[in-house]
Amino acid sequence: MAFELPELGYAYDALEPNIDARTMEIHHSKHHNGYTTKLNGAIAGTDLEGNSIEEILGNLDMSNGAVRNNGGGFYNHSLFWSVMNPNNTGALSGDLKDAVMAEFGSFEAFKDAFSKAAATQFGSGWAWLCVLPGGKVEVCSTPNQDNPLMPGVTCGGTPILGIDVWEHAYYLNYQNRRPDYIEAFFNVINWNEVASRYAANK
Ligand code: MN3
Repeated sequence: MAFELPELGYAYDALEPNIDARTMEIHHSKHHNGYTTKLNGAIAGTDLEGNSIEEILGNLDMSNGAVRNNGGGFYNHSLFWSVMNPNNTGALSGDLKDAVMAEFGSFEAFKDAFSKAAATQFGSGWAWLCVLPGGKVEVCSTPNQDNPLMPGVTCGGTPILGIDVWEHAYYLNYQNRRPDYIEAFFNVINWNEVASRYAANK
């Protein structure tokens, strides 16, 4: 069963003015679609075919560039769309809020750490909030389409929130102003989704 490009669950223009419709359309229908197609091509006829994306990435041979880049791209964007939502984004609450407070002391301190990780990731990549077994959370970043599920990546655990800081994610609207894009991302985080990912993976 080949991987399929997931639906966004909202319209391309739904995140405006924080993320513009043209960027969303190109990002989803071209970039994410490309990763999905190339991932399917890379695993077709190999013993990876039929495995879940989590199994593929968790046991990845990091020298397999096609699966690393396209499998990472497939997974990362699928998570990214799901943790954004224009409506009912909720607020940090419950067990996830407790874990964030235990690690960072305040929401603002968490936001600063996450934003700094996103702003200082050199070149293309992602910043993450991850949950470790037992429920502790951490912030980290990875280059290119790597993610914390992959072996030997400096951050561990399961990503529950991620921001794409490749220029294709923001350049049309924000040009070189990556920090402004990061600030805008905080307006559209779907905290209900992040909380359910926390609960499912702690
Ligand atoms: Mn992208």
